[in-house]
Amino acid sequence: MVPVPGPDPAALEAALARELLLLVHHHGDADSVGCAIALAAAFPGARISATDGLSAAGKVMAERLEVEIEARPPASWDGTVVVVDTSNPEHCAPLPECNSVVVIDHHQTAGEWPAGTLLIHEPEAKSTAEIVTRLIPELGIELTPQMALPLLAGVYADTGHFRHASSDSFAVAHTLAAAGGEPRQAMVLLDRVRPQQQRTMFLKAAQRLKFSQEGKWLMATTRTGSFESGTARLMVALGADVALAASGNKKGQVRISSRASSAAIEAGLNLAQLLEALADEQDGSAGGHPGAAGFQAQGDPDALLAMAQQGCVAQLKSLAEGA
Ligand SMILES: [Mn+2]
Repeated sequence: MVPVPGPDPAALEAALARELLLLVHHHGDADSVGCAIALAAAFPGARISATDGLSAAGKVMAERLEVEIEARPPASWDGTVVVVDTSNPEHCAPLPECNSVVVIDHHQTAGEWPAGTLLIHEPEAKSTAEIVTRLIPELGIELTPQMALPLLAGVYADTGHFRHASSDSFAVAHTLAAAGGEPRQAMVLLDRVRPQQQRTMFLKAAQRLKFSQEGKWLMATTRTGSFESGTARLMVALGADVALAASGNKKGQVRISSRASSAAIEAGLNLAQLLEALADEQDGSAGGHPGAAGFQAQGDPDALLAMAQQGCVAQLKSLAEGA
């Protein structure tokens, strides 16, 4: 594993010897919350505070590990404020008034932190958990299972379950597993069960799903009450190359969400372009990316869905011809 870069070790140790307030970024995610929980275990007595809520993953992790995270930081702090997984002070504002600040982060560019901030910034790291995993033993503190588990969950989350991992992510994961962070438990820590109402919507949308084969491509459409983008994403997970999910409400507002398989994107399918053209034609609005785009307009959901579908079929045919 690579050594942790950054501030003078003596200055860092002195800062961390003071009373610690650990801050996670706005809408704190699994990496941020996992690092804060691990550091609170490494430095008993440290407090953890959110700055503007927690993400669903962050909330679930804190609940399952029975760790208390305060909703708001105090206005000022006498010890040291340790900010984790935050590139810019705006992302954890309001930063308490404090003359000792440590920032541990892996985002691309570090923002303007108060003068004297001890910055541990490693943009090559795929998660802040990787930096914290190397930092704790460097400070002479033994990694315990209580620290290793939330850190491993942070590595899982920020590497997209190792899809974007570097070789160092694996080295760190090995260290964490050896320290008692059980891989399966880390996965469980990240598992979220969607609310039943949402799952019911998805299942109803699946009942209404229609599909066709267009050359070598599979195209699926459905109507739903809401959660259009999740529905479209799940249709691609089921096997569709192109998925369209439409909803309409009593006011005549129609929303269509679309997703495409990586093979279709690779072949040149562009859903954003397609839905933007439909929006021009139908006086609506659209936007997104080649593989994931959305559309809104006034009208009849079935009619608009049929038009979007025709557009997709035409594009898929032209891809086939081009190939
Ligand atoms: Mn992160």
